[in-house]
Amino acid sequence: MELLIVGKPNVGKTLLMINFAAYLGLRELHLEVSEGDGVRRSQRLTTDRARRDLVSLYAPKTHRMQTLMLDQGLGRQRVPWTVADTMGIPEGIAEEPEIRHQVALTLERLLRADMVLHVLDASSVGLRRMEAPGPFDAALAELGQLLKGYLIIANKMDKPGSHEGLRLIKERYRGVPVTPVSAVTRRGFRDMKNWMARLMG
Ligand SMILES: Nc1nc2c(ncn2[C@@H]2O[C@H](COP(=O)(O)OP(=O)(O)O)[C@@H](O)[C@H]2O)c(=O)[nH]1
Ligand SMILES: [Mg+2]
Repeated sequence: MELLIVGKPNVGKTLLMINFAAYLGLRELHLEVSEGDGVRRSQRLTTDRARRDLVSLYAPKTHRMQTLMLDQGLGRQRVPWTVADTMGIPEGIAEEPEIRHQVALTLERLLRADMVLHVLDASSVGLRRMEAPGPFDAALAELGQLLKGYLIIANKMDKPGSHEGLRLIKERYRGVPVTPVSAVTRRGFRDMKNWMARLMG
């Protein structure tokens, strides 16, 4: 089973992956990092180290896909599964061919994933910021309707303005399931886990 985490840069995808892994009880993360040209590097690091090295305070840090390998599934079947943290996709078509290539790879993988979390920054709705939900998110939500397991995560619910943001997100993406989460306080993690366990059967 594969879970894919998608969304714009800086919405909190990487922190969500790391803190959710910690919530599941993992102390060490086993990550497979795609280096381009199909080369994959295997990396083991503690959750503390991962937070320090992979979560970006300023500019988005994730340019490559990093996949977390998990031995035990959440459903009754307990099959191994993976969580892929993807490159943030910015609004508009990128000039750099490498970024366009990464975007294409992400969308292609999205169509094959068993579960997709589309992360939005609920605290930046309506603001002129890179991470504010925009046309790209609307397009992604439309695509998401074609998938079996698709959930919008309204992240950063610990921040000011996020409650109004959540209301606007629910209004804007009517008919799409939305779960409010804070990757920092772990609010909503239980709902996320239950959603995954249901899909894993
Ligand atoms: N307050 C708050 N900050 C968050 C939350 N999730 C992520 N962040 C911060 O948002 C920034 C971008 O996070 P990151 O995981 O690198 O985003 P990514 O580019 O989507 O992978 C970092 O400074 C995080 O600490 C959250 O739920 N609440
Ligand atoms: Mg990231």
